Order: sequence, then C-alpha cells, then structure tokens
Amino acid sequence: MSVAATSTTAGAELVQLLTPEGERVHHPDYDVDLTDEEYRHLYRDLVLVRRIDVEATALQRQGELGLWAALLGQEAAQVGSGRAMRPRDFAFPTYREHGVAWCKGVDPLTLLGLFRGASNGGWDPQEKRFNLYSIVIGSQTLHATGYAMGITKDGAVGGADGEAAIAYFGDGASSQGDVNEAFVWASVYNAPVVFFCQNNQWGISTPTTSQSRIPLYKRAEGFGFPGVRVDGNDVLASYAVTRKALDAARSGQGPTLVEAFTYRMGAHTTSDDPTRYRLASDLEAWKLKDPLERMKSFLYKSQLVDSAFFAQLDSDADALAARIRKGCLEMPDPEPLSIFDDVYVETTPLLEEQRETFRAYLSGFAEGER
Ligand SMILES: Cc1ncc(C[n+]2csc(CCOP(=O)(O)OP(=O)(O)O)c2C)c(N)n1
Repeated sequence: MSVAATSTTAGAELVQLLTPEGERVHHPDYDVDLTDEEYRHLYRDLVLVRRIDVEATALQRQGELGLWAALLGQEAAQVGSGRAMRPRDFAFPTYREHGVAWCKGVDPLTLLGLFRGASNGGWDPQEKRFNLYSIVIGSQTLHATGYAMGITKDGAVGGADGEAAIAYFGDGASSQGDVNEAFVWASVYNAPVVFFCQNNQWGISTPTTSQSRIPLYKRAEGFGFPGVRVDGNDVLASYAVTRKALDAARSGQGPTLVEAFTYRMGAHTTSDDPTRYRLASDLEAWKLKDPLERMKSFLYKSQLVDSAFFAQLDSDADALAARIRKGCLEMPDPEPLSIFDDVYVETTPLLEEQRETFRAYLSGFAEGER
C-alpha cells in the first residue's frame, strides 16, 4: 500500500485568530472580543473534551467499548462551533462529534452507551437539540436541511429569537450524493442551515486530494451560497466563523459552508491503522499545531491564567475521567427486546411479529446462557 502526503498548510484564504504559537491576530470580518472568563472557558472545554476522548479510547482498548471514533486534533473545530450555537439551534452530528455533544450538554456517558452497545439508539434528540449520531456518512446534511426548511415554515427565521440548524460532516462525506443534494435544497429554499465540514484530510484511508481538485469551501459558490475556510485548530476562529454563519442563517440570509481545515491526529476509529497509509512526518507537523497548546500559550501570554487555574482543571479532568470509567463499567446490559421500542412512533403489526419471534428465540436459551 502506498503512503500519501496530505497538506500541512491551508493557503492564504484561511481565517485565523490565533497563530500556532498562540499569538492573537485580527481579521477584518471575523473578530471576537470575549471576556477573560470566556477565553478560559473555551480552553477548559478543549481540555475536558480531549480527556473524554482519551478515556474512551482507553476503554475501547480494554474491551469495554466495541468501537470508538476519536476526535484527537479536532477539538477546536468542535468546541468553537459548538459554543457558537444558541440553545435553540439544532445540531446534526456524524459519529465523531463528541466535542459538540459536550457543548450541547449531552453527557459523555450517553455517547459511550452507544459505543458499548448498552443503548440501542442513544438519546432523545429534542432534549438537548442534538440529533442522534449518524454512521451513514453525509445523511445528516439532508436531515439538517429538512429541519431547517421546517424552521422557516414555523416562522422561526429572523427576529431576535431566530433559530438555525447546523450539519456536521467530513471531507469524505462531501463526495456523497446526499451532501450535494442537501446543498441544492438549502440553497434554493434559502434554508437556515450551516454546513460545517471538518476537513481532517482523510476519509478513512482516502486523502481529500483524491476527492476534490479545489478547496472544499469553494464548492459552495457553485451552489449559490457563501463558503469560508477556517483554521480548524484555532478555537477562536472556529467560534467566530460559525457564529457569523449561524447569525446569517437565523436572520434569513440562508446557508453557509464552513470548511474547518484540520487534521485527524489519531486513527479513523479504533479498528483502523493509519500508519499503513499516512506519513509520520505529517503527524509530527500537525502536532505543532495542536489546538490545546495554542490556546494555552495565548492564555499564558495574555496573563489570563495562573497555576491554580491549571491545578483545578487537572483535578476536574481527573474527576470527569473517573466518572466516565465508573459509569461505563456499571452500565446495565439493555433488555434485548428493547431493540424494537423506538423504531416507529407507533408500533406496526410486522414489528410486533418480529418482536414475538425474537422473544420466542430468546426463550430457547437457559438463563445466563444468552
Ligand atoms: C453512505 C456510507 N458510505 C460509506 C460508509 C463507510 N465509511 C464510514 S466512515 C467513512 C469515511 C468518512 O470520512 P469523512 O467524511 O472524511 O469523515 P471522518 O471519518 O474523516 O471524520 C466511510 C467511507 C458509510 N458509513 N456510509
């Protein structure tokens, strides 16, 4: 198998508010002016989200989860965009949006239940306005667009309490028919939706360079709406760009494509081996752009933090990791027949027949055997 190089630079068109060294830079269209507390809070989110991810990866390695899709390296894209949302905005994730889930208030253990097979579906999407994880890549862009068209029909676009939808997907998904159909519908119906593409440069082993001859954000122009490329390792830029795109959607200006240029530092999932197709030198180059380190440098340089802040954060992260581990190990097995519970709002005769067949099958085993 050949090993391919991907890009470690994204070109001049990249929106950036923090350099990899943590220097604050300004942008005429996308600046932010956060309070000291808000800056600290964004860093706290980055650290805690990485800790959830690292703990879940370890749990998978110890056989406690069936699979895990790590987000290592993508924390800033997710936390920045997640914190840009208002509570009423609805997120449509893929299977890797653990950082967005965190920002929407979804408990990490709920995510782990899905990857442990202890929960059949996941969570109630309405509760936190965070849809179920989708393994079918790109499908959620259509769901988000349909939902956004519904927002318009409900008259919830424009005005101070306008709402928007945001769809997350990867660079690989951008080649899917679903994503391109979603772009057409969102464009012609002026739907209040933000398409947030995390270009981590790999669709499993397929590099973005074999998916597109132009930068992904430029595709939006062909569909008739704006596209912008943001430094996905810069939490401030990710926040600023997404906030502006959501504001535009909520106020009736229609969709925006945000391409967060980033890099997947870990494997695609815990069943993948990226050393088979990825250059070690790329990984080393991207480690220097680590989203946590650059925010930490910024906080230090701006004198917004002291050693007590880091000590507290360390201890909070340890407590979170311990809670996740304990909660994961204690999760009860699901009742086998519950797999039929949430298929439709109302059950159907065929579903009942299947439930009864499965019940009969299970009753053929002695207790403890199945
Ligand atoms: C419709 C569909 N086709 C193929 C797959 C198999 N598949 C799972 S993940 C993946 C690559 C996705 O890459 P990308 O969209 O860049 O997201 P990433 O995993 O890199 O975040 C593929 C092809 C799938 N899940 N759904």
